[in-house]
Amino acid sequence: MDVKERMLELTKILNQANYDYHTLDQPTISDYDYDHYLKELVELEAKYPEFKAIDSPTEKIGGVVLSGFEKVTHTKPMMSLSNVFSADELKEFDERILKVVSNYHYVTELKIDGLAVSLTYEKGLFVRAATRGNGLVGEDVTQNVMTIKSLPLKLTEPIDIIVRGEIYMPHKSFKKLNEQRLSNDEPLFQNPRNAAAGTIRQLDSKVVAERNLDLFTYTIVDDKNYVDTQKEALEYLKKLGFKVNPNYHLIDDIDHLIQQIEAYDAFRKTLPYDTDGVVIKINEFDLYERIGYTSKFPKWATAYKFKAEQVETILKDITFQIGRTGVVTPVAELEPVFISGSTVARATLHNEDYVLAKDIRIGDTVLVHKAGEIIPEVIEVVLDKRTNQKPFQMIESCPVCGEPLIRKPGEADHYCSNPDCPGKNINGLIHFSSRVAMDIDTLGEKVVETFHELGYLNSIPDIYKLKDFSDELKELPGFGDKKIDNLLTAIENSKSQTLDKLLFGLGIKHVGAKVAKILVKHYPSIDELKEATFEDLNAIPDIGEMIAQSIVNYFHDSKNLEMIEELKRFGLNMIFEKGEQIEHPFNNKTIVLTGKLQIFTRDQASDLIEKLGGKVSSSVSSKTDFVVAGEDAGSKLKKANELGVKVIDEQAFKVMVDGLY
Ligand code: 1X8
Repeated sequence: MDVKERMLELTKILNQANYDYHTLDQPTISDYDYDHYLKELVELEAKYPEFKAIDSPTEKIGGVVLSGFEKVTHTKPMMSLSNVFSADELKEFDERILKVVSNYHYVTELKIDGLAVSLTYEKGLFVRAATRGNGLVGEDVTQNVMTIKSLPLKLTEPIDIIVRGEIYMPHKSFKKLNEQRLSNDEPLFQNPRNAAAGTIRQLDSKVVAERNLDLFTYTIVDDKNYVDTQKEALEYLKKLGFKVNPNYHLIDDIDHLIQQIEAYDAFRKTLPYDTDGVVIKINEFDLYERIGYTSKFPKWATAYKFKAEQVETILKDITFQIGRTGVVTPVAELEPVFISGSTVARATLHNEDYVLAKDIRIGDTVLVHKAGEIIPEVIEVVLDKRTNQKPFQMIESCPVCGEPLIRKPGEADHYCSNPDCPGKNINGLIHFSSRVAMDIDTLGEKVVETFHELGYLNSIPDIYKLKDFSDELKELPGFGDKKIDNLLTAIENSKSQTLDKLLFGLGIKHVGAKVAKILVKHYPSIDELKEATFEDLNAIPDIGEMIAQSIVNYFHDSKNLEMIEELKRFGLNMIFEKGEQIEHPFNNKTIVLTGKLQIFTRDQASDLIEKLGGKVSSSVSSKTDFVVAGEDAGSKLKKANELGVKVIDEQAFKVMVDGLY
């Protein structure tokens, strides 16, 4: 078989596997085989870009970086739906329809809690995705939507069609994303809808690809050209290769409609994604014009909105939890209640201000829900049921070590003032050894807790003293020779981690993974960084006052300095070698600059690329990984487009290198 045929075959296998897995939910090949085929295809496409299929599954990996989103005017406005909140309102909706037409059916579909998109196909090929925007004009998010695994890049028929649907983030992806953000010290997303909306506006489609969004389609624009009813529309969408939510029903009359809605409300709690209601549409398209429209929405459809599940329970106590940066958070200890699929016994109260603003008191009856069906939260106090509870008072000393708590002006959080607080140390130790920091993967949460309880681990330097106790550790139940030897090897290896990982691992407040990378570029050794002044640090682009102050404070604390010296004696790497690479999309990539650059000079841009591990080349070929196109770019840009080489504009280039030079 020649290369071209093999590439075609791989494209077919992978597209079919994607469809089976992501659209039908019925995997047909193993992850292992899938990864192998994909790797083979990626490599072949790099060598023979001229044979890359227009619907290649490698599009789903992402990689295009934009500087912003173009506006798109919808050919037909994206309307919203009227809402009803009760069976009575639903009956009124039905009566209004009965006044105009008599012989009709309803189709009910789950209302997916995500963000609406419009998808355009020409001759069966995906060409554009646009957000709803204000209904008339949205944003072009084609590159990002392209990474959604269940989106067909090629339909089963070569037709021109516009379809609409809802992009959402499944609970599993949401949970994974927030866990990652937690370990990176980044703010968490409140719910899956916000996370989906934030993700679809990412400039780097690779980030989007990693977050595993999904999509249900439900509407064909100009549907009458294709089918006669909504039920047929859904079936036709499936036939074309789209993912359609299977939970739709054809309903004869209002009584069955109300029954069906009640059934949905119980059923939806078992689903792995959020829904916020049921969409009810007249099935027969030929009735639509007669029933008509208001200026905002069709009169032949409505959305029945579910009440978010809110449950009353007793707040038995308010306890306090300490995080690795020393933040002390109040936590509601609840009489356990069953909400949206699981039992809830604790809920975050965020901080002092949150509790005081809602006047939450121990002993109160409170209303609890799950934000985004996931995170338990106290919404409000049921004041009618209050007896004589005492107002909440924030504690003044650390619940673990007893040292004073500090609240800085302008901040909502309380911090433990003791740098050696064991409460924060244990979390700090877990963070230090985590994959994203020093990557001592055998030293996870459970092991740290066990060693801490037994007195082996109280501080970061203790990790490097564990080898002195290897015989004792090997005797511990559940450990043994092999496990401890592996652990000690992993600890030994961590000594040569790059400086940015170490800085991140130290848990300096506000120094996340990216800030750590920026810092090592400016201060290639910890000794230089510890001498940096607030002004020096604040002068670095992307390092604000808050970060600068926090770094200065950290290195002004003699306990921290002693700890660093101790780590140095253990042989930890504290130098960022000149020419040492930080992880960056330009690592080992070939980049061509073309057109007039406005922000950088050619030399500056070339210098930056080289510093970030890339190679600058003057001509575009299939080996080129990126083309940076300035104004009036000509033949090189044209060639890049012909070869399918990734093109970024100067603004996007700036975003990619910002802070890292
Ligand atoms: C919004 C939604 C619709 C459907 C599902 N989820 C949504 N969020 C559906 O029709 N199945 S329709 C719709 C709208 O028209 N605004």
